[in-house]
Amino acid sequence: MSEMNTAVTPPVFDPVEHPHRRFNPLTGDWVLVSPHRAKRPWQGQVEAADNSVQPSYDDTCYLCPGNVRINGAHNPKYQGPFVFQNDFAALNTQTPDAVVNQEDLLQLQAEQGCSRVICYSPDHSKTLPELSISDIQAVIQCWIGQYQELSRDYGWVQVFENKGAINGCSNPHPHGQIWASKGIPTLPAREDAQQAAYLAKHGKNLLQRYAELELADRSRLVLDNADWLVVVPYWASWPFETLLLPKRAVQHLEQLTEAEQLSLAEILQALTIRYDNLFQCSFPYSMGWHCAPYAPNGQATDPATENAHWQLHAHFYPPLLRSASVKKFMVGYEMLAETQRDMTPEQAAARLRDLPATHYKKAATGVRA
Ligand code: H2U
Ligand code: ZN
Repeated sequence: MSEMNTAVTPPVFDPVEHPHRRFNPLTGDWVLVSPHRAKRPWQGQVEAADNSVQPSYDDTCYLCPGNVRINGAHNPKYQGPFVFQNDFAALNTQTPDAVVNQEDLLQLQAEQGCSRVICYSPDHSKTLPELSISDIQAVIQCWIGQYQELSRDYGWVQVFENKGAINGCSNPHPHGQIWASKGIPTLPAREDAQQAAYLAKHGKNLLQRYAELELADRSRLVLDNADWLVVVPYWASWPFETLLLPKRAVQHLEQLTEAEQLSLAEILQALTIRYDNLFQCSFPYSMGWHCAPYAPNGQATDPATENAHWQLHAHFYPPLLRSASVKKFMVGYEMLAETQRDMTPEQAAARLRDLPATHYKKAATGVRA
């Protein structure tokens, strides 16, 4: 047979079939997408699904109202969100200044800051998706108060939540953390530089323009309402990673109107309900806010000019991959080359979008959300 007879048409690139890399403009990193790998069999580690039923009050919980914490401090009988200084704080206000730099190889900077814990609710049994809208609004107002207070002394305030034992969370009581530091940590510093460079090059705010593209395309859109949208970002690393963005230019949570705080509570509840419904478990994740940096030492900044490049956003990074018990491991190629994902962000968004809006526990008892 001659070679001419065996000629085949070259395949046309299909992002659902063919490996490709996608660019994360917030970090400057690339992600390898290998969609065909989602079909591979799994014989590795299986985690226990978090379907534990928690009581409303647990007398052994360090975070429940009225209980004694690990270091002997008493929690008040709090009724709404409650913030306390972390008893094992990673950052300390009293740290003396120090800088070491030996030939640009051995570098050290002393860091001053503080670490706090925020209990979302006195109810031990209710994580974010099970809290009422007004309870979530109270959490948002608490976050805003913390930013107002801590931005007087610190350049960066990181509000975050680790949810689920699989994700390193030590206690099922609904809670998050707030760490504030004088300096800007590595990841927000990178986002700051990337957003500033984008504005300088394109004359547009990076995430505002990105939100416009996603609202027009809609294939990665999970949810939206009057003020907010949630997407599985084009460059998502984690299988069901999402990005929560405002629809108008906002740099800080403190700038949100009351109506925007309400619509934020609604979209946070709607997103976390879908997450719980995905594998019918209390869905683990790490989430956190990226608000614009503050000028260190309380100097006033004008967000409209100094932070025009920055858009407020929240990241949700859930570790689960294909079920309540199989998580994505960021190992091997991810540690040594670059992050790799199996299903495409569009496939993940479609799965989240198509889930019921009612929490599975309420659906099982016939109660509407
Ligand atoms: P996780 O969200 O990662 O589980 O962290 C809970 C924090 O609560 C953790 O940083 C603090 C731990 O130091 N904590 C206290 O400050 N006091 C306690 O009595 C228990 C836990
Ligand atoms: Zn508790």
